[in-house]
Amino acid sequence: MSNGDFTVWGIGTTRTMRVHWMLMELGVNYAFHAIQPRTGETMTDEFLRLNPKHKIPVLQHGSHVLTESAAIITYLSEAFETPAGFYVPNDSLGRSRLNEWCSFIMMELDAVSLYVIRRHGDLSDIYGEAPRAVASAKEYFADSAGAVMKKLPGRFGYLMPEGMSVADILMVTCLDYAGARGIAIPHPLLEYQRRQIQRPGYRRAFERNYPERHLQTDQT
Ligand SMILES: N[C@@H](CCC(=O)N[C@@H](CS)C(=O)NCC(=O)O)C(=O)O
Repeated sequence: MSNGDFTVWGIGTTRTMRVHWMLMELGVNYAFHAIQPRTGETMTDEFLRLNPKHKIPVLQHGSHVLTESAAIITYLSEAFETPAGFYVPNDSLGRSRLNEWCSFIMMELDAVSLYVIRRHGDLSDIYGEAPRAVASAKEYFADSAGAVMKKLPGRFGYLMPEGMSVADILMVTCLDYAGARGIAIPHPLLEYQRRQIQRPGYRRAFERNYPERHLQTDQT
């Protein structure tokens, strides 16, 4: 079990939300720097020394510096005593099933769908207009969400049958972003999202991550 000296860099995006949410679920006190993307705050010498990719979130645990939201929350889930109801696999079979979800969410939903929408939608002045790519990324997200529903038919509690896991944090934050971009989410998945965002940990993280908003989402 770990203790002390955690600092998070970044607020205001679905990726930073993941880290605050994980820490709130763990009930860990931590310091944070409320920097946001595209404000110049990710381009300072101090920040670039931590993350030359100039991206948030970043976690500092003592001298250990970690980037990539999925890697950060997985590290945190393993660094502390597991909270009641939370699932951290301790065998290769369990880890393989969890990794399958996390890879799917980070690649097919986050990178291939949502980040394309972000780059060629809100950030088209930087990355170029590509309305066909945006439309097809939205369709791809909806299609992938449909595949989740085929894998988990009916009402379900969490992605892993053993309980809440880092995969749920990744999934719900992707659904938050997709919903805010008008992507139709299948009803049971929408119910799942609504249940997760009632969690006290989510709500506390939301206040920290989006200090100027009422419970609503998002942008990256
Ligand atoms: N794969 C990374 C993506 C991080 C990322 O794209 N962060 C964006 C905000 S969500 C950022 O910091 N952008 C600032 C920039 O591109 O300079 C993760 O999951 O942590």
